[in-house]
Amino acid sequence: MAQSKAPPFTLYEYRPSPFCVAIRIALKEAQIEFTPREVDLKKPRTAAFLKRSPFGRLPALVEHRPSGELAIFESSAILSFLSDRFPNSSLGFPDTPSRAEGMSWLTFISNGLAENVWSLLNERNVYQDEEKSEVSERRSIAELERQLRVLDKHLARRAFLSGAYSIADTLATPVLDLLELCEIDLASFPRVRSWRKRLRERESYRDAWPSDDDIK
Ligand SMILES: N[C@@H](CCC(=O)N[C@@H](CS)C(=O)NCC(=O)O)C(=O)O
Repeated sequence: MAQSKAPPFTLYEYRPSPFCVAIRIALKEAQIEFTPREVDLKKPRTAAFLKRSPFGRLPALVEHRPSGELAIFESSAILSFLSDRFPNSSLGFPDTPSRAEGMSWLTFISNGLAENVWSLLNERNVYQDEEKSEVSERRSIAELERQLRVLDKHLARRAFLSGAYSIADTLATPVLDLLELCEIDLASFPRVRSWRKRLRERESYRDAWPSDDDIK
């Protein structure tokens, strides 16, 4: 009987993490088979895992190559790798200028929007009273409004961040979902709201987040 081959990729993940959601969306966009490996955040990371993700964070993607393992950590680096590796999928860029534009937006989503939304979410939903800081929450909201204003203007002439769908939109998808958890109303940013709708309508978004039953 023919032996079924293991998929060439392993995704180390913590399923409820928005950064892991983004990588699962990307893998679905490019129809890439992978083996999921859930990492228990409550347990110390193993030496083997730290070799793949030196800071012990999720996601980490491993490609099993004939020459050995290639491990990539940080969601934006994983997305950039997948875009290069699967140039003919919706993740690939057609030319250098599109790549440059897409990478600019990906970097902004990763270092700007995601960082800011993450700190607001911590202030509102995660921190205990004694850890909360009104100043930091106000700063995050002011910065978020500035970011959303710029995005709304930018999206006036584009369906996606760099024209066609790209890895910048992939990372933005779960980050925009976090805005809902932070109770940020997008009524004043109608183009951002329609962009989020377009992202949610993609086939790759279906089942992107784990259900409550999946979370142990
Ligand atoms: N900048 C990183 C953030 C990854 C991240 O913060 N992952 C969280 C899960 S949401 C994690 O691994 N936390 C455990 C830890 O920091 O030890 C990325 O984009 O991949």
